[in-house]
Amino acid sequence: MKKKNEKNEKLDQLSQHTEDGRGHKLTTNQGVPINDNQHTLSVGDRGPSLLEDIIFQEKMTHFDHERIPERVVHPRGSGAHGVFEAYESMAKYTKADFLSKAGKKTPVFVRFSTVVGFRGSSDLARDVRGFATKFYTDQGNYDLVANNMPVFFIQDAMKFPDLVHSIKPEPHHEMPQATAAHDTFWDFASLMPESTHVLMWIMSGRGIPRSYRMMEGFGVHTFKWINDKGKVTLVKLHWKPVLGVHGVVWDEAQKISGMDPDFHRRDLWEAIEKGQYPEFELGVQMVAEKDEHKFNFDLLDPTKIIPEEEVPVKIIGKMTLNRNPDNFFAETEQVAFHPGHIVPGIDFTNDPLLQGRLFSYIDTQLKRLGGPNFHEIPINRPIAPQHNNQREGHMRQQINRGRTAYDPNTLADGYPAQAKEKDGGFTSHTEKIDAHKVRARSKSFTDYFSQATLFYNSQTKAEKQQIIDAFSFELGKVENEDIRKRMVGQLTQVDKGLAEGISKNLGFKTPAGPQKPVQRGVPADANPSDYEPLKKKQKVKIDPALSMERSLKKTVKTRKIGFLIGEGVDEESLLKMRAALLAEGAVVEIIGTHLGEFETASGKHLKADKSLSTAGSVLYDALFVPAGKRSIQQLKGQGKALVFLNEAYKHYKPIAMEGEARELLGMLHFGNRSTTELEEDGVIVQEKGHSDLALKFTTAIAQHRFWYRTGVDEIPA
Ligand code: HDD
Repeated sequence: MKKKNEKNEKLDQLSQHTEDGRGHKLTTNQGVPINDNQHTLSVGDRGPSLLEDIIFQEKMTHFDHERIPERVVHPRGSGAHGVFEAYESMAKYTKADFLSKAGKKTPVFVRFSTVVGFRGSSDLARDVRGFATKFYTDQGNYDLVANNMPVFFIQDAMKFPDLVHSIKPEPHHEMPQATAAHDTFWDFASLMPESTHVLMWIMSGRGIPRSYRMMEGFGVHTFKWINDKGKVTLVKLHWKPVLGVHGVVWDEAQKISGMDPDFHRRDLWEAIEKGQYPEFELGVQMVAEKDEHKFNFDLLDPTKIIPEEEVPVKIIGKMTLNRNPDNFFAETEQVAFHPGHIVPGIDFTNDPLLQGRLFSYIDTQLKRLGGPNFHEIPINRPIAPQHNNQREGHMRQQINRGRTAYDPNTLADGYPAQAKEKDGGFTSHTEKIDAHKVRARSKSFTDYFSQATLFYNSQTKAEKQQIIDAFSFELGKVENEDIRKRMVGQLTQVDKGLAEGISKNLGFKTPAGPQKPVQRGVPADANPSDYEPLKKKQKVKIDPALSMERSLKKTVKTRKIGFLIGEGVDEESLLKMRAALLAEGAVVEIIGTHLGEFETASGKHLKADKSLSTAGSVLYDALFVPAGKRSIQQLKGQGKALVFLNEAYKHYKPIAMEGEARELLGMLHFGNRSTTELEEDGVIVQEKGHSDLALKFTTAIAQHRFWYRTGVDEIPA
C-alpha cells in the first residue's frame, strides 16, 4: 500500500480519485454499459460508419480534447507530494500559521521543471530549473514559485515576453529545441547586461543538475514577513537539498539526453518509490526593515543575491517528498502556481519583476485550465475551507446552496462575513509611497556585473573551466559573429580570464570591453551618464556557498553505482561490494553483457538489471568491475564495456576494479599508470580479498567527482 498523506486522504474523501477500474464493466461517461469497444457502428461490415454511434462519438470527442495548452514557460516538469515540518516558531517575524510552531506539519505539492523545452523535451537541457511548492496551509494555499537559481535575467516584468521569445526555438523554423544556444537568445542577452549574473549561474554546473533532489531552490525576490504586531522583516527564501548540490558535466548531459531524456523525472520517481525520500531544508535570510538600504545593491532588484557571507541563511524547517502523484495529468499538469497565492504574515515587495508576475500567473491559468474555477481542480484545492460569493464560470464544481451571493446581505445573516485581522484576516502591509507615476528603472539597479564577478571568483578552478566551456559551446552555436563578440565584450566586465578563455575557443581576439550602448530602460529625458553601469566595491570577495565544489556534502546516499559483469562473475566480489554500498544507502544496478540470468563462477545464478546496450555509464555515478576470470574475458571482448569505463573516467567518476578486472586496465585510456597514481585519481584497483576496497570506493563516491584527474581531455569517448 502506498503511503497517503493528509491532503491525499482529503482528496479521496471528496471522491475525486477512482481506482483503475478492476472488477467494473466498461461504461460511457454517462454511465451506460458498453458491450463493444472494438468496432464502430456501420451499415454492414464493409459499409460506412453511422453518425448515430454515440459511443464512438463520445470516445473520440474526449480524445480530441485531451490536450490543454502547455505552459508557455516551464512546460516540462515532474511533481511530487510531501510534507513540510517547521523546526521552530517564526512567530516573532511572521504570523504565517504554517511557520508558527516547531513540529507543525503542512502538506505540500512540488513541481520541478525546465524552462525552455517543450513538454516532451529532454530533462538534461542546460537551463534554469523551476522549483515550485504549494503549501496547503490551514490559512489557505501558499505558493513559493522558485527557481534553482537565486537571480533572474531581467529586472522588469515588461521584458519577460522578450526574454522568452528570444530563448524559445526561433519562430521561422522552430529550432533549436530546449536550448539557449542560438542567435536570438544571445542577441538579446548581449544587449541586456542585467542578465550577466544569471548567465554565470546557468553556465555553471547548476544549469545541468544531477537530480531534482540535488538542487537548491530560491524565491529570488525579497518578500516581506509581517508579525502580529505589523512589524516587517525583509526575507529571501532558500531550499537547501539535504543531499547537497550536484551537477553533471556537459558531455554527460548531452549523452543522457539521448539515452534517457526522462532522467530527472525517473530519478525523482524511483527515489520516492524506493522510500529514499528527497529532503530539502527551508532557509531564510532576514533583514530588518530599517536596514533595507544598508546594502550596496537594491533589495528590490531580482538580479542580486544577498551573499550568505553577509546575511547567513537560517534553517527553519524541512520538506520531505514522500509520495508520487497518482496521475500525471490530473496533478502535475493541472497544478496551478501563482506567486500571488500568499497567506497572512507574508507580503510582496515592490520588486518590478514580482509585481508583473502577480498579473501573469492568474492570466496564464485562465488560458491553460480554461476558466476561473481552476482552484477547484483537486490538486489546486486548498484544505482550508473556502466561502465567498464567487459563482458560476466554466466547469464549476461546487454546488452553492442558498439565495445570496452578495455582500452585504441580511438574508444569510450577513455571511460569509469579513474576518477581522485578529481572527487571521489577510491585511496588506500599509506601506507609504509618495512618488510620481513614471516608466523608469531606479538607478540603484544599474550595477550589472559586480555580483557576476563575485559568483565567478567564488568558483573553484574546475568550475571556472566549466563556465568557460559552457559559454564557448553556447556562443559557438551562434552563427552571427557580431553577437558572439558583443557577448564576450560584455563578459570582459566580469573577468578578463573568462573573456579570454572564451575568445580563444571561439577564435577571435578578446574585445577590449562592452559595446555601447549597454544600458536599456533609460528614460528618454534622462542624462545617460547617470545610468552608466556601475561596478560597486563588494564587501564579500568570495562566497563559498556559491560554489558546488566548495560546499560539498560528502555522502553516497542514493548514488547509483553500476556493476559491469559477464558470465562467470565472482559472486563473493560482487555481493561483498553490493552489501557495503547498500549499507551506505547507495543504489546498485547490475549491468550484464546481456540481459537475464548469469551463472557466477561458483555456479549460482543472478539477474542483470540492465545490459550494456540498454544502459550507459552516463546514467551512473560510479562503476565497479567485480572479479571473475570468465567475466573479465567477456568484458574485454565488448567495446561497449570499455567505453563505459573510459567515459566514467572522462566524467571524473569513481571507478573500482577487483581481481582479474585489473586486466582491463591495459585496454583503457587511463589504465597505464601505477595503482597509487590511479587511486589518487579515484580509480581503486585491488587484488581480490583486500578488506579495504569497499571502504576506499565508498569514500571516493562520497567525493563524487575527481575534477583534477590526469589525462581526461585525451580520452576520445
Ligand atoms: Fe514564472 C511559470 C518561476 C519570472 C510568468 N515560473 C513558472 C514556473 C516557475 C516559475 C517555477 C512553473 C510553475 C509550475 O511548475 O507550474 N518565474 C519563476 C521565477 C521567476 C519567474 C523564480 C523570477 C523570479 N514568470 C516570471 C515572470 C513572468 C512569469 C517575470 C511574467 C511576468 N511563469 C510565468 C507564467 C508561467 C510561469 C507565464 C507559465 C506557466 C505558469 O506560469 O503557470 O505565468
